[in-house]
Amino acid sequence: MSRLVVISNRLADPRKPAAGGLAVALGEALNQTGGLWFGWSGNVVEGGTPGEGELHTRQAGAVTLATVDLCREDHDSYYHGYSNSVLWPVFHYRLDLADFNASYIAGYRRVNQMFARKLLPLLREDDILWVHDYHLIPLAAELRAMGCKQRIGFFLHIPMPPPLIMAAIPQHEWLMRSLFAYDLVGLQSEADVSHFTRYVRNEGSAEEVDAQRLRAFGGTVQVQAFPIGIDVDEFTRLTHAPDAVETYENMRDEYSRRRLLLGIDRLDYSKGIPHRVRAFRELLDRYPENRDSATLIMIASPTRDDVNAYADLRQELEGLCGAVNGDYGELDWMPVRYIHRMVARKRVPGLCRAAAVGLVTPLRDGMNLVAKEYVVAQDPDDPGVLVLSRFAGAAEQLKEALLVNPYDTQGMADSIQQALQMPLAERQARHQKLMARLREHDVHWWRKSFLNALQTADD
Ligand code: GDG
Repeated sequence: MSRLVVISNRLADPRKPAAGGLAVALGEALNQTGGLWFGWSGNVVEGGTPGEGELHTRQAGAVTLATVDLCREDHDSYYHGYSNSVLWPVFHYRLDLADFNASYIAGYRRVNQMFARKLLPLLREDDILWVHDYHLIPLAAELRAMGCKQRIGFFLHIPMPPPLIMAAIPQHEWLMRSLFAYDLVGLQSEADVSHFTRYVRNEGSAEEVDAQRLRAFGGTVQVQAFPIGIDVDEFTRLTHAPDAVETYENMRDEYSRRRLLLGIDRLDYSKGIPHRVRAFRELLDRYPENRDSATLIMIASPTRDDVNAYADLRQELEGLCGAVNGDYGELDWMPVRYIHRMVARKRVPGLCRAAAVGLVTPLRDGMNLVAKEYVVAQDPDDPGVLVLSRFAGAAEQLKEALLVNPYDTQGMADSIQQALQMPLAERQARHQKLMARLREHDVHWWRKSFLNALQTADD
């Protein structure tokens, strides 16, 4: 069996359960092959030299973790700049929030080159490489230029935008051409694959070699959708563990007279959090029977606080929540509970189980794992209802959720009302179908199908 080498911007110690399902799933495959996980250490070195960073290696069981520091200038241009102020907003269709500062691209290239330079001497001839996400799009091209012949696969966790949105990035052709240095490109959904295919047909005069392979820009690449799943068994275990049970019981007692609606996200403008509050307000307005009852709990964990768009979002959200509470709240009922902090992972399933409605309403999302976690945490005998944005990658799979358009405030309020009123038999039937699909396409399926496709790509 080839040794697996995973490359991602950040690493997590796969032995720690707090690392979350993805790290654990990758860790499992890394463990089986005595693998290597490579990425940024998370350290920012003041006064360091651009394009240079110290390499650290340590063992985590059978897995070697190899990390590189970034100097301040590289961190600001590669991470904050090109990755999070150009690629993240554009790939989520938010051209209005993109900052096309011309200095960022040099840092992005420099760090990808440095990663390739540091990684190359650590590689063995029969390794198989799996690169993750938008921070590292050109990594394979850099590795190939240095003579790397191993199989390399890439998985994009965020959406692939339609060609005309992609074309707004000044370096769009270079980015897309770089993807042809991989043997396999994995995307979250069929919509993403169709955007990729249309782009390379229009801009790269791509030819179809077969159903999954495209030839363009002087190369050939296999492109497929691999919708990421969650570790259903692990999340089920977590749901029945003491911390989650305690959280569930506390919530049930505290809100015994109320109906809970829950949103859990990183505080990101792609997640449609203000739109959710507006729809909740509309619910209280249009369906007054929910007053003094429906309570929206929103956990919005801090992320990328030093990017301007995030500070604006925080302010907007605080204003919206304050207004709903001021206009509708009673002495003994606060309609919105907004928490701008991370809650412990072991408490998340208990919160999900206590909520009659799970609100997952991104404006655009590669997949959205919270939607899947909410479903798995439910009591099958009395499950809550998932209200899911049609713009989340997860909507391609989770058809039995109530699918909504987060821009349509009234429509979303109506769907929330439908969720609150849904008869038990219908809730059970929908939940059963959703669970079957989540089990079939869990994170282990995702990992195995990607790695199988990579092993056999181009044969
Ligand atoms: C990217 C793509 C794609 C959130 N708040 C807390 C918390 N979380 C956990 C959730 C879930 C994870 O973080 C978030 O996953 P998502 O999938 O929703 O979103 P992104 O972070 O944007 O991830 C996305 C994903 O990659 C995987 O490919 O699905 O589309 O954008 O697990 O539970 N966990 C804890 N406290 C919180 O406050 N402990």
